[in-house]
Amino acid sequence: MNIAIVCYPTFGGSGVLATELGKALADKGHNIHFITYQQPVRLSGFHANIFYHEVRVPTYPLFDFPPYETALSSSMVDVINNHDIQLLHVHYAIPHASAAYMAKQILAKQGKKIPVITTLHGTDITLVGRDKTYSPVVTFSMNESDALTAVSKNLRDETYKNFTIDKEIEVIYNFVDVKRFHKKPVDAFKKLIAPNGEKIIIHASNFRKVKRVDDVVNTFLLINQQMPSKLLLLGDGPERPVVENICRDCVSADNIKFLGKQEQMEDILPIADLFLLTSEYESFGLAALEAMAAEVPVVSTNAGGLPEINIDGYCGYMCDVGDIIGMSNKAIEIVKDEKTFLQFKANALTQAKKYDIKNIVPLYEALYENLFKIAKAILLNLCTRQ
Ligand code: GMT
Repeated sequence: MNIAIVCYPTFGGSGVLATELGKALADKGHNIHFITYQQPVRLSGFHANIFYHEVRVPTYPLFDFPPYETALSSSMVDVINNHDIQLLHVHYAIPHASAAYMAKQILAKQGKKIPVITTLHGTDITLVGRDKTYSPVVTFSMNESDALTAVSKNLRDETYKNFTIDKEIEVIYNFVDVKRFHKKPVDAFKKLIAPNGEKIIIHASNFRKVKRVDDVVNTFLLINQQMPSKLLLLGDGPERPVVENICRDCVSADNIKFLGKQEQMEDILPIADLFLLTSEYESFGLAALEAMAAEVPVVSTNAGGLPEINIDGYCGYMCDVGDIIGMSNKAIEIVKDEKTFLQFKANALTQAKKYDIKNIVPLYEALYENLFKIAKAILLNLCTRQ
């Protein structure tokens, strides 16, 4: 099939998932056209059947706010018309679902029926979309999508709770390419970070308030009082200066390193002994799943969809949001004894395999095929009636 994918090109989970989905579909022979304002971060290298279309938003002195959504709809129409696109899949509702609705209407006037799938990722529903500034448009465009998917049961339920949705939301969990993440740790790198065999704890996020990265640091400080350990903070975002200040002022400053945005997560995660995710909310927690695929146990909060991914007492532990004492105790419980640690590691990998790319991508393909068949039948019906 010829499929257009719209997403945020940044390090956020929705962009990562959309890009990995596009790459996996391309490997299976589909032609994938990404429409974004920048090349997606995980889209490096050459793929014979992947195409990237940049949305340009011309500036004009009148525009205090350049109309990105209008430019995006126009790009969608252009790509769909010129590349024989059969289906449009948008990731993150705002503003992609409403831009897709506009494109769909324009194409309908030209006699084309393009099915639109909207995948909800989290903050588009729980944080941003619920705000009354956006909610009428988000509700309308979700209902106008031909299919709606959510990345966890929790996100599906939150969507039903907070919006008036008149269609089924299918849960298609996020996925990870276990083969890619399950690597042997690079010993030289591990030695560089932890020269005396200290435990390595990793956190990765976009450093937004919802991630409570200060809780990561404070949990680590409690762990560090009890066992030699190092904390690696991956990613970047608005809260980083605040977190850096906390770290500079603490006694263990030398044991905390900020590595910034990293594209090669699969090379870094395997050196970790533990992954910490202290978020106020996560619809899914893709970063935690990638850690599990690298055989790393996870200590997280029990917020949102995390209990669907991180199984308490099996591949990690969960505590209430803000319970840094609980999280530090659970972290120590996992790593302090070799037998327990190895068991949690093995379980993390087993758990990640349930969400392996090869189990999840066919679910999207089945959805595409179904929608495409329906669209074809509608067009055929229209033609025979004329
Ligand atoms: O976590 C973020 O702020 C980024 C955001 C995004 O849309 O890029 O992540 C959301 O989507 C990810 C992929 O589906 C999920 O794994 C994250 O849990 C979700 N984040 C939140 O719900 C806060």
